[in-house]
Amino acid sequence: MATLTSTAGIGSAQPQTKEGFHRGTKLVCASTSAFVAVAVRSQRSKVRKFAAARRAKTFNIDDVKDVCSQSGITLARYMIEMQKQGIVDSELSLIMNSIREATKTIACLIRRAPLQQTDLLGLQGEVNVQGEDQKKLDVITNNVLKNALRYTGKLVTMASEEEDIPVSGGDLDDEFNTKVVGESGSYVCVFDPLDGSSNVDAGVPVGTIFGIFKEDPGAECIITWETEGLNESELSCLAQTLQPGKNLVAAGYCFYAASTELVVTFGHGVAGFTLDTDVGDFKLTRPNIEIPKRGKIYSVNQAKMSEWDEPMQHYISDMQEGKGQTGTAYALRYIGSMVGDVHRTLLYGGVFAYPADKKNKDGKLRLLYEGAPMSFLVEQAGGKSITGHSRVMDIPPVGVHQRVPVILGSAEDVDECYGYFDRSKDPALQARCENRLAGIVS
Ligand code: AHM
Ligand code: MG
Repeated sequence: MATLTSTAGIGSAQPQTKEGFHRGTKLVCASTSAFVAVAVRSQRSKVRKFAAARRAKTFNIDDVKDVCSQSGITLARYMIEMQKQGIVDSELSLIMNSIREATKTIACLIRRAPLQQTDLLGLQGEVNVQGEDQKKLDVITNNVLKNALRYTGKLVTMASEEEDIPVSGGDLDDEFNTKVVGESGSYVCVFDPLDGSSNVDAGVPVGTIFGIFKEDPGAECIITWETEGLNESELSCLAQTLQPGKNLVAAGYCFYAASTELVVTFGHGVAGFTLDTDVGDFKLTRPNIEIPKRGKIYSVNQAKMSEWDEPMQHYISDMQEGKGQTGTAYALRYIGSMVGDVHRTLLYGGVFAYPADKKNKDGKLRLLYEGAPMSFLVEQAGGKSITGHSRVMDIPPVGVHQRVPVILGSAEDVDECYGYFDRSKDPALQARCENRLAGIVS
């Protein structure tokens, strides 16, 4: 059986560079075919070696002394304990506080939306940079999160699904014209404020996804688009933002469903919190989420099956018919909100996928603020996340809104799926995976 193995750990990014390229803004823009060839060769040996990052010591609930039987462990208390254990610093704690408050506001807005339809439901009338119609709630929730984060003063930049380019200091002056981003910050936050928003008017669960990187002053990255018309400071923000998933120091999502669930990792396992609406605080309800090694569910938009790459078609059809390694026919569950589908996959096991198809060679999901943070969570819970041939966390983004195929879930299920790609000798498919790893987007 083909399995995925990796020596790559968190913070071990090796950005691609080329001598002689413009470094004034810490950027390495564009690429020549010679460079591409070298980059592809140097990545070739790594392509087959990927998988769950080593999991560091998990947060131990027994280390938390003096738990109040009435209040339990709130997210704020959890962050204090994480700080005491040296897992996070005070800046990251502050950023998490802001995310916590923003998600509580977003949960409230979503609950109220059917009662305030004119203000909160329907289209905003704008199209975002990816050509998608923005919902009113896309815009509102983006502002909620952006404003919550800006006043931490701990971010150098942030990037959102709803912003064309990373938000730089100039955009984030407060009412006294003080720059609130870029002054003393050393973190970078990427987020999708309302993932699955096409579902929101019908009351179908949606979510917020976020990832946090540490600023890398020596950051160099390949940028193949989005540079036109950007000034020096914006280019610098872009360079900071384009870090591979394996550089993430924290990631999480908030799932707005029957209950509001905040699931987070700081690279030491995965913890789940539930919003206690009576007191308005998140309480630790799942101290150490571990994804089952195997599941019995596949979660994918099967309507697109005839458009997928052949290995994916064969894999899903075998799962459906019980012709896979377990001999069991899997059930299909698909909400169409990634946060919900990944949340269920984390708890029940199985596989969630948004694969490439004939029209969309990189699938639909965005690498930076959807694919990478979710992959970090899944790997930290003991699962795996691949594009087909390669590990999602290894891909160096070349654009903020770059898309990536994602197949994630239980380790043995993802290994099994990887086997189909591994046995496929389709050179075009393999080249696509290798190009992504080398920072070349088709
Ligand atoms: P969005 O970020 O524009 O909301 O799109 C992402 C969502 C994911 O939550 C979900 O997995 C996917 O789109 C569903 O797409 P489809 O309707 O093509 O199945
Ligand atoms: Mg989204």
